[in-house]
Amino acid sequence: MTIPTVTTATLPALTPPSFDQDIFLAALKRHWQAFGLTRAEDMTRHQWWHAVSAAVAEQLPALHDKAPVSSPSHTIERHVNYLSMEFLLGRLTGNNLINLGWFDDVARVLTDFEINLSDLLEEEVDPALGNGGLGRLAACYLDAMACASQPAIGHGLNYQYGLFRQHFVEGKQHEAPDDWQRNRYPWFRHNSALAVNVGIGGKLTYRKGGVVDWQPELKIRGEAWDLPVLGYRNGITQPLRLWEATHNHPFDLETFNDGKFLQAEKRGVEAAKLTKVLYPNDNHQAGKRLRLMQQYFQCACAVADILRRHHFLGRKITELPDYEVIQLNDTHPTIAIPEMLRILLDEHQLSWDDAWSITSRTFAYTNHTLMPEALETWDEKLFRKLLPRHFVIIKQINANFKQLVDKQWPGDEAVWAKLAVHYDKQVRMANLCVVAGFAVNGVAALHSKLVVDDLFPEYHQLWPEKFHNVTNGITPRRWLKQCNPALSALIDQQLKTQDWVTHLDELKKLEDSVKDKKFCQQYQQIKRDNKVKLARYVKQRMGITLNPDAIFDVQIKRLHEYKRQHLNLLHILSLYHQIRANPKLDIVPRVFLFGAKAAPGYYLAKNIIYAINQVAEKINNDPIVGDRLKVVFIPDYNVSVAEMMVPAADVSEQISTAGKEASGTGNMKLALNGALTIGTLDGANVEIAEQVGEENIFIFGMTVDEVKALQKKGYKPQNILKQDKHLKAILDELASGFYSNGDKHAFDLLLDSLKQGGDPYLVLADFAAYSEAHKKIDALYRDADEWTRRALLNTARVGMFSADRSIRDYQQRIWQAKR
Ligand code: 26W
Repeated sequence: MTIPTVTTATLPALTPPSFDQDIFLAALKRHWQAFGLTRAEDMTRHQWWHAVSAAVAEQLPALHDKAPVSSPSHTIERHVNYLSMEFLLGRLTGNNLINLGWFDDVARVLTDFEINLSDLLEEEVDPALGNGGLGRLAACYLDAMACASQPAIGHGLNYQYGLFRQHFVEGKQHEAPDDWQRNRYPWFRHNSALAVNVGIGGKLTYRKGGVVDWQPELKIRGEAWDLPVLGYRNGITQPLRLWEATHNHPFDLETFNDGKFLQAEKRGVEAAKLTKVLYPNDNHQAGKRLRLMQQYFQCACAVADILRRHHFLGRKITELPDYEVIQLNDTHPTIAIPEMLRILLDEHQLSWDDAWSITSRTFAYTNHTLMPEALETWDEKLFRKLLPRHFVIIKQINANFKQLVDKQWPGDEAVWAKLAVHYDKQVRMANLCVVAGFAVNGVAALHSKLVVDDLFPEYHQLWPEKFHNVTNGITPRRWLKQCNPALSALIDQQLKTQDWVTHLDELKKLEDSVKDKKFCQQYQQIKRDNKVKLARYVKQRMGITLNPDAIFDVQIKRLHEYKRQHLNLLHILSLYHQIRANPKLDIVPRVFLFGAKAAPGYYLAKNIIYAINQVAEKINNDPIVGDRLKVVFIPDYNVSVAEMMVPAADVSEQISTAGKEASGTGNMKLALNGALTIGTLDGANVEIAEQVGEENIFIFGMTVDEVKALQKKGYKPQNILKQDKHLKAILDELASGFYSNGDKHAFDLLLDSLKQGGDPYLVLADFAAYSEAHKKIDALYRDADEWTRRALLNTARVGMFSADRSIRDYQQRIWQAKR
């Protein structure tokens, strides 16, 4: 790891725009008039949301290309280009009003029309342009960069359909397209001057002097749609630039005149395919042609835009790494590397060495997963067909790199087989990132260690200084101030300042307040109010009545075997079993809440959802159970649903198999809002435990080393079932048709994976420890004051998980480190 060098750049003196009621009202009027109405009062609620958002959006400063700032000492703050296939933004209107500091003003103006601002905000459809953690992290980081005045732009894709909408039909997940109406989204600004052309396919011709000509077969137009990213009350607006695929000549009049009406529009339709949908896979790569086209399209647009701006600011191409850094959010935008080389070689006619020097000082890569099935590789044939020039460039990178490897490990084919960028007819994106980038980082301390020890040990041997850790963080603006206004107000009052919003460490000062009885009562009451609010939502949406005095036990995240929602399910089954065996069983009432989408082709994950829903149906309607157990799977989990569930949680389920969850960020959101974690020593849980103290978290289960040892020894789930009769009875009952109207095969996928399948994520092995930890939760919750004290200590001690701290780490260790 390198020693960080901090460059201190002077910041432009910007002031937050102040709210001007007359201008706002005039803008509002123009917008309702545009709906063809004569009175504001005639607007629907949705129109109100639209008009208010548009009226605010038009008052933001232009999203111009600001130059990075140089300090008198000539240290340059690099401009960050954050490349990500996903930005899971959540609703923007409320967030933007908060960051501007206009929320109360706008709310006040609207009361004159008898309109409640908070109600209006519910009208916004979430821009769900991401799958899960990686996409949400990108959104938190844009917020934190704007907040820290770190000059930055996000580059992504403007998907017409975001992550699918989920609903349940008889307990099973069904998917519907998420047409979020991007064409009518009031926060977008179309920046037509920035359009670029992107070529795909075609062939190469080699001219004299080594010059290569690429004649692409397809030409696609990339159009830039900017969303504003607002700093917290600092006057800064930076763009999130989302590229849409279109065609320069979408309509062929000659073909039309020939009577081939449909074919006349073919080119436009073909091009638009590229940004139609977000691939719904999370931690699983499908190797699909259209996905590769999406990746290249995004990278080509981003690289062209970065270079356009660089030239526009009057800088030399050789200075690129001094001014720009390109941060790759996992390997999905890796093709930006050969794309940069292609432009430097073919369009700037630089030598290989110069092009390589520029490129390899510009790119940095963040790894977000160790799951082997998520590590991207592309079939050589497909890659070459779509990107012939890039393929040649990758072969050159590979050949050069082989010389280095041969020198270090002479004649060792096994090492080369691991390290090669192109091998066995596959192009390997993670390897390309490590070889061509100047920095590689994991997203939590444990994960970064595993990146070095397990994934890339030889690379680490070659370039130890490339490897870093930057523990993930979340933005306190959305994940406390916005989602939990009552707690935020209480904290403001107690600390007599709002500094915590941008300096989350300030919450440490709340530690003294654990002795303040009145404060603790208020803290407790806010949690209860948040639970009542969530219960109301569940009642209205699902018809299930929840007791707000029960423990609200929450597991919200993508559905994946490694995250072990089925471990949670087994524990629920165990409680239910115990209640039926002993109807007087004394347990603290529990509500188990889930929120999760399964990738549409991930049948086992879907089977787990089905099992949870069927079990819920049975338990929720069994009079023996009464109020003691409720199981709720909230459909269509998204950022807005999370904003309601997080403040209402008492218990946060972070129960992945140790070594599998890179970091997790829901764990941070829930702890910040006063939930106690039940978790394994995995991802950022390790650091959360360090921060909050082991008495304030329920850690259970195998450690990474224990998992490795058990797997080496040979793990047999059957042995556990032989010893644990209770667990066996639970599984047998699941297979008996008891929960599935007599269908004995309803949960075959799930049960087979746990038994014959070898239980790859050690669910059965961790079951006993997990159940024990839950008993401790039950015991502690009976002492309400003690529970509140510990919850409060969680809030007070998780300041380091602010995205603001993460961004500072990126600046010091990677972006602005001495080069
Ligand atoms: C190519 C298919 C695919 C799609 C998405 C592979 C991998 C992904 C992501 C890397 C999965 C993901 O979201 N990872 C999560 O990233 C979060 C932010 O760093 C972490 O907190 C989570 O632990 C990690 O699972």
